[in-house]
Amino acid sequence: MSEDLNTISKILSFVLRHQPENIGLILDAQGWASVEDLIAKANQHGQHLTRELVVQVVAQNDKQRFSLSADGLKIRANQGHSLKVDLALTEKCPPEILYHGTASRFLDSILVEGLKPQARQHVHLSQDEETAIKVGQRHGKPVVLKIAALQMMRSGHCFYLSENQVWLTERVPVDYLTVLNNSR
Ligand code: HQG
Repeated sequence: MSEDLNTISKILSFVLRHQPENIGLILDAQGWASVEDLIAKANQHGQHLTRELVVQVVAQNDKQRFSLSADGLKIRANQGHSLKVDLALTEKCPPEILYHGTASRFLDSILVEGLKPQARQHVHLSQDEETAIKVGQRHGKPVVLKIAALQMMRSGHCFYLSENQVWLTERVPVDYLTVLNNSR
């Protein structure tokens, strides 16, 4: 993705997941915003957004962060919200093991409290270790946690798979966590 598209992706993530009011945008209960409105409001706030650019960001985004509605009139983020939106996620049976990347400085707290969604709606998990390392690196020295996901589901925890293949769950109790590469 080009620099420009990357910048637009960051702006879209911010307004569609966290603070639509920052540009006066309104999301519906399922997190959708009108594309036309998004473009108008962003441009009133100094951006140079066009429908073509929005379509390109949706199509080329490295993590497929956004979806357009079937009629192309609405856009929303596929996951990662701090806003309370109903994504109508359907429950899905997870693989036996999922991974979570975090930073070493969070480990003491995680080993007491388990994984919590913090500012987001869900705890984010990945199917592979490499993704978890990248996610952890965003916060500092990466540490990967192995999650006994299937066992968790069998004990009554719900799992969801977002449109862009991120596994989501409400929390992960300590009993289901193992530290993979604790190199503190
Ligand atoms: C940590 C990116 C202390 C948790 C990524 C994480 C992901 C605790 C941080 C998506 C804790 C929250 C989400 C506890 C959890 N004590 N720390 N009890 N429980 N934490 O950014 O998972 O590029 O909200 O380990 O690729 O890092 O935005 O979550 O380190 O999919 O599309 O609290 O964001 O995607 O950080 O990342 P975040 P995350 P995008």
